[in-house]
Amino acid sequence: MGEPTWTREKLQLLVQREIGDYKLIVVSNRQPYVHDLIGGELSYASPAGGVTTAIDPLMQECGGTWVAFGGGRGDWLAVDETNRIQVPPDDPSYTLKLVWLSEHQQQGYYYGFSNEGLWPLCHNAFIEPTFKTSDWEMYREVNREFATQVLDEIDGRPAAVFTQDYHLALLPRLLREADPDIITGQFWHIPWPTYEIFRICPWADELLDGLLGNDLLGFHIGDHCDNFMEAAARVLGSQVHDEYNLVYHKEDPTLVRQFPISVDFEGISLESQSPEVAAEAESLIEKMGLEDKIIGLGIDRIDYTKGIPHRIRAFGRFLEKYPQYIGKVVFIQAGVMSRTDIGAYQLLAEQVDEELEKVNSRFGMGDWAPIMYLPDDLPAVTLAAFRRMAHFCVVSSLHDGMNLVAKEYVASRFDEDGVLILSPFTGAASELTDAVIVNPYATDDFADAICEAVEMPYEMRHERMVGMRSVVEENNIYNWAARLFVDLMQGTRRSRRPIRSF
Ligand code: GDG
Repeated sequence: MGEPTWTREKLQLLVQREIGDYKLIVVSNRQPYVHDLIGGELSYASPAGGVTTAIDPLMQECGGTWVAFGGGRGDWLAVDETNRIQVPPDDPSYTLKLVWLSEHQQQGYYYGFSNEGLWPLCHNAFIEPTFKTSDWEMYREVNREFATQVLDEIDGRPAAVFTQDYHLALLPRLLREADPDIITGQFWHIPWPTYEIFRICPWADELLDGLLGNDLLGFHIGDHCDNFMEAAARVLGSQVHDEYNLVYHKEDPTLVRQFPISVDFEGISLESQSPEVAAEAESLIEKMGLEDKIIGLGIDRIDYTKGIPHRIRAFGRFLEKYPQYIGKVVFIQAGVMSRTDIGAYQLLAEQVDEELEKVNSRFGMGDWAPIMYLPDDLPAVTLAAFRRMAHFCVVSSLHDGMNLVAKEYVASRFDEDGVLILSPFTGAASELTDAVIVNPYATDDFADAICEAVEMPYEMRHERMVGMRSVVEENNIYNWAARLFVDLMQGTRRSRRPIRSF
């Protein structure tokens, strides 16, 4: 408390001060700018989301290189003969280097080991992980390919490499083996499971060994750090110094810290007040017949970790328990389908349809349905308008590293109104304690929480929203990036040497 709010400009000043002679390299599966080819015309888009928002300004300031998989239809046309392109396309200041992967590699590394193995392993959603040796081999191969590309980019110069997420767990070790002077940091955006769960992975030891090639490893919350350190101690026999959050493996320390990710509070708050968003909200209210309705909202990538069937069931129970709200309260569920090639996601789509049908056929009237389901990739202005219109927003994840939707809803409520219903199984629940916290599995409690949100008096909504807004405003995305960057550049340089002696 009391610290000045972090801004993009302050982050950039910090980067200038800290980076020195080091070349900064960011590595992720997804790229910050994706090129498309429509009717022979090349265009680009920047995927919405926290990571690009936070790291793009950092890269723009220090002019490093971002290495990522080239998954856009127009990427091959946009890059030069060395597979590089200067970005942002409108005002180039750093290099984006693309890595090409075959269909076969994407299948094994991305859909297979990352999303059918690691994703369910790390989330308590009761989906059994699939561990295929062929997927694992592809995961290793692709991690090696990324390492080759990163080392080529470094070319022996002093460098700090900041890796994103669970697709590239083996990369830091490969880098350290190739050049021990490279500073390595990684942020794991999803939860880290308990030892009892983690050890079912047939390659648990290799994953840990890969990640312990990092100087710094970040998770959203302390529980995930603790789970990781326990796994390192029990699977690998690593020495763990709890008081310093250090894990020693192969004589080298890894600093394991929590960095709760956030959103661009000010940007979202301002966007929400813009005339474009106001006009979009007005037009949606008219088109969707929402003039006199109390609106509930869910925005999610359609994923089995987000508790979408649970939320629909609870909304149905709410209408059953509190019939005075039939025809008065509507629920809008928006968000894009994802990973549709994977069986568990196809099953989820069927479950969602079944639950929707039950509620809408029971409580709908003529053309009118109490739940409006929009499983599309909606434009940012539409999502912003929904956030502005919604009397309450529901985030009912069964397990979630952080959940940015919760923070985006809070940031967008410049009017200091609105209620957030939040699952305790999200990282966000540790910070947003003024939300209505409810267990998504407890359908009756969940229905009551919806009723509480609908009936909450203005003074209480206002007080709680003000509380949540000050939390997100203070710990915004620039604060997250600054803390990570300082720990990467300073903390690791300190921990590498002196503490080794104890
Ligand atoms: C992982 C972790 C962690 C959603 N639907 C649409 C759309 N969105 C946007 C949201 C938000 C983002 O996507 C989703 O962020 P989440 O945090 O909810 O979830 P994951 O994708 O699972 O992300 C998570 C996060 O990494 C960051 O560390 O919080 O725990 O699982 O920004 O607004 N955006 C567009 N169309 C949609 O239909 N354009």
